[in-house]
Amino acid sequence: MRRLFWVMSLVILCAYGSAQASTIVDFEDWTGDNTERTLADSRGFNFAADPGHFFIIGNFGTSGHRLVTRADCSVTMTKVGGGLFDINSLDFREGGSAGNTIITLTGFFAAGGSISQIYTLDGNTDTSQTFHPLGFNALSSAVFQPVDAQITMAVDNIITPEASTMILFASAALFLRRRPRLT
Ligand SMILES: [Ca+2]
Ligand SMILES: [Ca+2]
Repeated sequence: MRRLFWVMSLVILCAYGSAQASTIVDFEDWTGDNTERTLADSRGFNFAADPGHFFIIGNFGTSGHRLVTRADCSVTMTKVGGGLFDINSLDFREGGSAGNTIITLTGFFAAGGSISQIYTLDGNTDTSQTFHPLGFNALSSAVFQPVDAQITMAVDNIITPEASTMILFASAALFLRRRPRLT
């Protein structure tokens, strides 16, 4: 019974840690203006356009900021100061241009190689869609790019779990393994 208590406590702790240890890159911490640019940062991540330009738009002082590209734009996301990251979830939205918005997300692994997935949006420029990429783990960078270079896109709410989550899980596993039997 006590073992069950400990296991349940650790499960709750891990769930809490997992919820707490994810960064949501939502651009709501953006303090710059809404002019066209090639570099921006939010929540500890850098965004660089190459080629092209993007905007961080929104109602300043309220919520709703997001990164919106111009045509002919590819955006690379990296961690400020370097380091690896995962992408568990993100919101894509049409950037406002005509045509079907199809976006390629490519993750580059530190050890070499990459992973790509393609997302087709619903055509409604007023709504975002949430996608959950699979296998986008331990990335050194990620690139967002419309398949048709003339199409624009918007990205927001990129959920990236932090390393501390994994440390917490590892600590919990170690604790269970080393804990002396109580009965
Ligand atoms: Ca936002
Ligand atoms: Ca939409």
